[in-house]
Order: sequence, then structure tokens, then C-alpha cells
Amino acid sequence: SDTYRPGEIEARWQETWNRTAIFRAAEDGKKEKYYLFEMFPYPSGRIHMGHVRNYTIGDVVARYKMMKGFNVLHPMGWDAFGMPAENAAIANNTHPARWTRENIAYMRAQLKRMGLSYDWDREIATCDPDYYRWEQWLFVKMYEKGMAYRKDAFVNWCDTCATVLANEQVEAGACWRCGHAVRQKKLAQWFFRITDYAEDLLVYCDQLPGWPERVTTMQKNWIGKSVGAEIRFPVKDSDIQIPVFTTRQDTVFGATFLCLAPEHPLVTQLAAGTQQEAAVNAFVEKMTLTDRTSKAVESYEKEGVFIGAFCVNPVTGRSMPVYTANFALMEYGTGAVMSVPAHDQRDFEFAKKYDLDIVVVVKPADADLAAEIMTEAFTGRGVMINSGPFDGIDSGAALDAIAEYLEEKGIGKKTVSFRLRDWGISRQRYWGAPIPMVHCDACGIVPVPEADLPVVLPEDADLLEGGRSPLPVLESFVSAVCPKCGKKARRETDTMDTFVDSSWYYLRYCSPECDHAIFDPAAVRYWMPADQYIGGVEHAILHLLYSRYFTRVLHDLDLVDFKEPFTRLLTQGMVCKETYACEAHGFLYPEEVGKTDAGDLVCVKCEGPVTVGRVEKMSKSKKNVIDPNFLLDKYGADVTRLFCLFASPPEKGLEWSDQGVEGSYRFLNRVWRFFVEWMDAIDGVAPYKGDVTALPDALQGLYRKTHQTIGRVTADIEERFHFNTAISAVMELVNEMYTISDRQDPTARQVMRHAAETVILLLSPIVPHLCEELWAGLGHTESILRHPWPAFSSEAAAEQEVLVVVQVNGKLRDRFTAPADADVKTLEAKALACEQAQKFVAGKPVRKVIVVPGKLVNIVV
Ligand code: ANZ
Ligand code: ZN
Repeated sequence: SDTYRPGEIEARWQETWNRTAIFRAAEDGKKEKYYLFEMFPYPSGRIHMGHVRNYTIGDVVARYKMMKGFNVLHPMGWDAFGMPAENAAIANNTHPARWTRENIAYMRAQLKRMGLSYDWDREIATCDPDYYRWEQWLFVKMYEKGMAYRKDAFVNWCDTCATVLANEQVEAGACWRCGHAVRQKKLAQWFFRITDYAEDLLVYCDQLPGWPERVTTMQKNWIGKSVGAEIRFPVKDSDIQIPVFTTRQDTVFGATFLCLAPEHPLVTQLAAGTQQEAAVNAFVEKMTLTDRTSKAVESYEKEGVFIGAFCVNPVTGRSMPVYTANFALMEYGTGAVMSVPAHDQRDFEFAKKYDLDIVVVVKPADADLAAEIMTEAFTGRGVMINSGPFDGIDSGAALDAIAEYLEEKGIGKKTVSFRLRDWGISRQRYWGAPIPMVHCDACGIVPVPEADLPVVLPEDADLLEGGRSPLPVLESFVSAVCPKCGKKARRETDTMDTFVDSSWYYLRYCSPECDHAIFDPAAVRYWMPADQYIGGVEHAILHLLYSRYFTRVLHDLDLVDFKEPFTRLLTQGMVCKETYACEAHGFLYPEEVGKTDAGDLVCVKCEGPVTVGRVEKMSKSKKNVIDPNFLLDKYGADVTRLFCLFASPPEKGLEWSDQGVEGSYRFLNRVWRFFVEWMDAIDGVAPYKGDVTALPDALQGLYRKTHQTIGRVTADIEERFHFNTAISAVMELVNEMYTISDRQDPTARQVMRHAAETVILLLSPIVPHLCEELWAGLGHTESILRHPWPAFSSEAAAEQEVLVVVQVNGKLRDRFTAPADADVKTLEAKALACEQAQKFVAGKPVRKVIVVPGKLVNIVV
């Protein structure tokens, strides 16, 4: 038709792709594979602009690789377990399972409307028993190898959500989901021994060249390796020794007191029966109500209580009071700190507050330092003092020397400490994968045998008051038979953290139907490691670290032969928009903002003036959201996709703009109109293939530009995924095409056919529906995806060369060739460098250089 009608075109092509199963992937040893996928969504209800952007980026790469001849695997699934389903179930009086499945159906339809190139036959949802069955199977394998274990642990507990939270789920002392303050509670919990892999996960951070450095740096910091020493401090009048971890063993001669974490078992043990007992117990109790994550702890005012016991500094013999202090973390090192107030700021503040001794053991090289006049700790490097045999040496050198001294004396040893903790995966929630264990009075903990998997989550149960899990009171679920002794036993009622579900889904995509194993090894060998993973930077630490960990577990279980799951990672930026607000209503949705005749923004509800706020990440709370449905309804998928890609490079933020969307729409119309005008003239014409110099001037320019565009677009996509500059290049080409008006000339038709085909081939990964339609319009019977990516010719792309003459004082002396569009500066430099010109200038000062671009340079001396 004469007008571009995305609604009609898009539905038709989606139907065709579906019917011809063009995105179905199969292993094919003869073809090079390319596996890319995007972070699968949580089925929250409907897709948002962040999804649209993420999946569009992935789709362009997938389609590009298909045209480049790769065997592409591009799957999609659902991160379907988790708390929001429970909250929604309570709020809307529905069931988490129903809510989740309805959302999946709705969101799947939305994704299909975007024309994404997924192999939907491989779709997985983590709440399907066929999926979590293998997660349970893996859990049992890990249990058997000691990689999964149960222990009593202090856990972050949210009263509102009635569940344990991982450290990562605690934000500024509050639950990441509901914002309620988190407290400490002791519970038997399941853990994965991720700390066994701390070193390996760290080392490989430097062997991921395809990952953004920002992400590997965050992972390294999260793993947090510290090199230091463990030193043992004997408790006075007892056999007990307290080991501490320090990175500053050079300061051991200055340790004047010791601090234990409030959760340290020795705290109540040593305080028992002393005068301090009551005060200690009160302090410990108080600490259970505060956020004990390291981030929160740093911000507290330092405080603590003397526990009524002393220990001995093993190198000085000094008697040191033992405290319990809020800044000491049970989860780090040994849970005990040797305090050196002269050289550690926390210890300094603590010593000042409780009037404890300060002994300087390192002084600046060029000055003296006395404890009495210090106003803060001296944390720098310097010269050792008050340190017996080490006096006078450099404190940096003393690190090693003292470590060896401690080892010789049998007081301590060199060691490393990691910030990374074992991964607590127990959740006292209903909507998650059941942990496949049975508790038997006689046999203890017994894994569910493989033949009895999956342990199906009963979907006919309802949540209890406050969203508590019904599993512990659901007799039909809890009652089990011990697999070992056959007596009555109880089933484990904790479910797994949803981060477990997302740690291995990319492996399941390789053979989603496999019903006899976690995956088909041949399929995984073919597809994995994934070539490209794309997702939000908010998952830079946890999800990606857990996935790397799981891959190592599978590696050590001999199930895969690689350790890193994702060769390349792209973290896309956020989708942002300015906020609107009015005085009466606070934040306003875009559709609640109108315009007066004078052009001022007003609230449509109260007609009050609207203030425009900062550009921020789109979020419901700020109401600065655009519903993708609005875009899809009004403009269609291609415009939506084009806008997302054109506005900025993927790793940067994408700022919403109405004009940007309009501009994208106008450009596609312009492309469409071009074909309407030229279709008859280029119908049935073969694209030009000959020598560029054989063409007349105007056509030479277009042919050259076409090849230059191929070169630019290919490099932009291949090397750095900069679709925005790729799109601009095509826009320029289209502009140039509009300058040719002779539709009768047979050569013009050939060159134009080539340009026209190139435009739609280059645009097809970005706006696939439009391009399929135009491609078919040109008489092609196969999908454009089956056509190879346009061939680039560097000869055809090279700028035309012209002959430039060089004069000295108006007399012809030399000549050289240069690109036709070379600028004045380049020509001037080239002319001055000519041998003949130099000879006639003969060292005289140059007074003036006159340049006629493309023709002549005159040097006046
Ligand atoms: C004595 C000392 C003297 C320390 C000094 C520092 C400076 P990073 O680098 O982060 O690994 N520490 C050890 N275990 C702790 C725990 N469980 N809770 C709180 N703090 C703990 O930090 C290592 C330092 O943190 C250790 O070195 C220890 O204090 C403290 F001038 O030991 B240091
Ligand atoms: Zn038993």
C-alpha cells in the first residue's frame, strides 16, 4: 500500500515466522553456533520499557548473527518463583500459581507482539516441576559432595515477610521487598559452600575479556580477598585461645585490647559469672535487633561492653581487656579483632570512648608520634617503634617479617580472608522449589532418592496469615517416609532462594525437553558456553556470581567441561524519563499532564501547574513510566524497537523522548515512501555489481556511499553493539538515495536496486517487520533472514581520488593524488611535503598558501 501501516504488516509477519518456525534452533555440527540470551523476566504482570530495551538489543544481535550464517540459539523463559507472586496473591485474593501463569501468558503475548526472534519451543518457567525437578536433583548431588549443608546460623529475618533474607536482600538495614527493618534470628538453614570457590571465582575475573570491567571489578570487591595473618591470643586464667584475623600484623605490638563480635560464642561464655554478665547480655540482645550487615555496621557509632575477661598479647605479654563491640562482625575472619587504637580509626574512637591504652608502634618516617597528642589513628606506612626486634625497620617490610616471627613462635600464621560468605539458600516461603530432603528421627537428614523427584510443590494450598508458608502445616506435604529406614519422617519445608532457579536456566535451554537428565550433555557441549548474555547491571554481582559458581559446581560434578558460562556480557543502561508533579497530586503519570494553549504543562485533574523534575530511572513510584503497550498500539513494534536503539548506545542510559519516538516513526515512513516511489523502477532489476569507477559521477557517489554504509553498520554492530550510530549511517544513505531522481536510466536503476536492498538488509535486524515486507515487495520469496548480510567491498567504499596540482608562486611545480573530499588542511600539508615544491620553496618563509579543494594548492613565498 502507499502508506506505512505497521499494525497490519507486523501481525502478518509474526504469523509467518511462527508458521515457518524460522527461529527454531537445532544442534548442527556443520554450522558454527551462536548462543545468546537475555536475562529472563520475572512474570510481574506486564513488560516494562526496561524489558523492551533489553530484548530488542538481544534480538538485533540474534538476527544479525543469523544473517551472518551462524546457527543461532535465542531462547526465552520465566523466572517464575518468588515473593511478589505471594504478595499479589494476598492482595488480589488469588493463588501465586494462578497469578504467575496468567502473567506469563499475558507477557508472552506482549513479547510476541514485539517480533522477537525466540525459539518459543524452548520456553521454560522455573515454577514447572519439569524444571525444578533437576534443581532438586542437583541439590542432592551437592549435598552428597558436601557442597550443600545445613547449619544453625544467624540470619537476617524480616518479620513482615516472615522469612530469612540473604545479605544481598538487605538494603540499608531493611528488607529489599517490603522495607521493614531486619533483625537477627538463629535458625537451621541450608547453605551452598560457594566460599570453596572464592579464589577461583576471583582469579577468573581477570580472564573474562568479554565482560565489562565495571562488572568484574564489582565481583572482585564482593569476593573481597584480604591477605594477612591469624594470631592467637590466650585468655588469662584459662586454656582458651582467641584467634583473630588481621591484615596489619605489623601492628601486633600495639594491640591493647580485643573485640569480639556480639554473636561470638565466647562472649556469653566468658562473661558468665562475672560482674559484667548482665550488661553483656543486654548488649548482645540489643545487637540482634540491629542490621549486622557490614555496610550498616560501618555507619554506626562505635560502641561495646567489657566482657569481664582479659587475654594476653602474645608478643608483649601485656594484659588486654576483652570487649564485645558492634563493629566486629561474626561473619568475617574469625569474628574477633585485635584492636590497635594507634593505627586503626575504629579502634582509636573506641579507645577514646572507653579510655583504653593507645600504644604507637609505627611512626611517620620524618616525624615523631606520641599517643597523648594524637587526634586520629595513623594508618599510613612508616618506621616501626615499640616493637622489640623490629624497631627501626619499615612497617611494610615488617608485615612479612612479623608474620614469619609469629609462625616461628607458633603464635600465628599467614592466611587470607574472603568477604564472600557461604550462600544461604533456605527460604521459609511457599512459592519456591522445595528442598528435597527428609528429616527422620532415626536417620537424621536423608535426601529424597532420584526416582522420587520431583518433590512437587502442592499448588492446592493457600498462604497462611501474613503470607506465611502453608507447607509446615500441610500434613499431606510434610508427612513422608524415610527413604533409608522406611519409618515415618518429616519433609523439609524450606524452599530454595529464587537465585538458585536463575543460576542454571541457560543450561536447561540447551535441551529443555530432556526428561532423563538435567540436560543433554551433547546439546550443552554444542551450545555452551553462551556467546553473549545481555541484561541489567543491577545483577552484576549476585546473579552472575551465582551462575559462575553453579557452572563450577557442575564442572566438578563432571557434568560440563568449562568453568565460565558466559563468554561475553553486555549490561545495558536504564530507561529513564523526566518526572512530572503538581502540588495537589504529587507525581503524575504522563497521561495526567496536559498542555495549555500557551504551551504550559498543567495537571488534567486539578489544572494546577506542573513541575518537571529530574530525568530518573522509570519507576511506578515516580510515575515516570511509559507502558510499552501504548507504543505498540500507537506505532507498532518496529518504531518501538528503532526508538530504543537509536536514542543511545546500549550500555548508556536511554532517555525517553516523545520527539525521539516521532522521529523514528518519520524515518520509517521515509523509507517506506522511498520504496513506493521507486518500486516500479527497480522491480525485477539486478543490483549493480560492477566497478565503481565505471559509473557516472552521481551514481558513483551513491554506490560508494552504499558500501561505506555497509562497512560502518557492520563494524558498529559487530564490534561494539552501537546500533545508534549504525542507524544514523543508514539514515544518511537514505538521504543520498533521495537525491537521485532519474528513474528511467537503466544504470541508475541497478545502482538504486543495490542501495535499496542494502538499506533493508542492514535495517532488518532492527525493524524486521518492515524489512520483510519491503523485501517481499522486491520479489524475494524467502525470509530476509535467509539472505546473507550484505557484502562489503573496500574498493567500492574507497573515496574517489583526484589529481591536485602544486604551484609555487603561481608556477606549476608538482602534483599528487588525494581523496576527492580531502579538506584544506590535508591538502596544504601534502603540498608542502612534495619534493618539487620543497625544492622551489628552498627554505624561504612561506607567506601564504591558497587551496582550491579537489584541484590546486598554490604556495606563495
Ligand atoms: C589489627 C589492625 C590494625 C587492623 C590496624 C587494621 C588496622 P580488611 O582489609 O577489610 O580485610 N577485622 C578482622 N576481622 C574482623 C571482623 N570480624 N569484624 C570487624 N573487623 C575485623 O580488614 C581487615 C581488618 O579488619 C583486620 O586488620 C582487623 O583489624 C579487622 F592498624 O587487625 B586489623
Ligand atoms: Zn530413617
